[in-house]
Amino acid sequence: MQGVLFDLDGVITDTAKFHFKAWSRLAKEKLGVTLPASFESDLKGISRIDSMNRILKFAKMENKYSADEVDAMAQYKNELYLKEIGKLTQTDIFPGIENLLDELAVNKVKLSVASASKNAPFILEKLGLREQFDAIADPAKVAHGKPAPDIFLEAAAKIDVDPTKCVGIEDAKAGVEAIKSAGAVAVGVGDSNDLKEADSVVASTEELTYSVLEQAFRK
Ligand code: B16
Ligand code: MG
Repeated sequence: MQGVLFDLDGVITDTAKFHFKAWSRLAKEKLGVTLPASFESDLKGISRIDSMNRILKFAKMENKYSADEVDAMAQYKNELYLKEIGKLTQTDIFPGIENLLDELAVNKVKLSVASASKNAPFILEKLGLREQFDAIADPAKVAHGKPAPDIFLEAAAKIDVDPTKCVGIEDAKAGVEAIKSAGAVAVGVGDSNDLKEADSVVASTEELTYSVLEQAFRK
């Protein structure tokens, strides 16, 4: 294992609750609908514009607005979201992650972020983790979102490691699929029934250690 490709939301910290809060407010204010709680997990790993389109579909308004109007709504959601994530601090890092990053650095493993979020650099800055990573893939530069492999291929390319020499860590089904299509080894965090395609699954980030990743890689 020469590189580790990290999903951000749901692996390094929990931003899904902030995404959901911002989408819910947008849906209520602009579309007059209440989003069901299931949207919090359903939108994990889904790009901003694809999330917006899913919400419009739910509201049965997919043909009501122009592309510019849809973009403006997605931008408004992002403004609401930025206010929430502006409050993140080091205490919001998931348990075990700082220790894992230290262990990987000691073992000279390169670290890259493969998040669908355009806010990933800002979030890592707020968490005090920006310097721990060798690279952050830019989702604006990739053609297809998860479950397509693009963001993981870009994350591996940015650390100059072949994807087959990398382990990817994900909490979302679409993300695990993306890691596997990229040719990397997938470690899932969460419910093993939801993440069946992963090579190995741990219940929580606390269980993520260098040796767990190395074992998954050698399997
Ligand atoms: P942004 P991940 C994803 O992050 C989130 O899970 C998803 O809910 C969000 O819509 C997407 O990032 C885009 O985020 O609006 O900040 O660009 O799980 O791939 O780290
Ligand atoms: Mg995620």
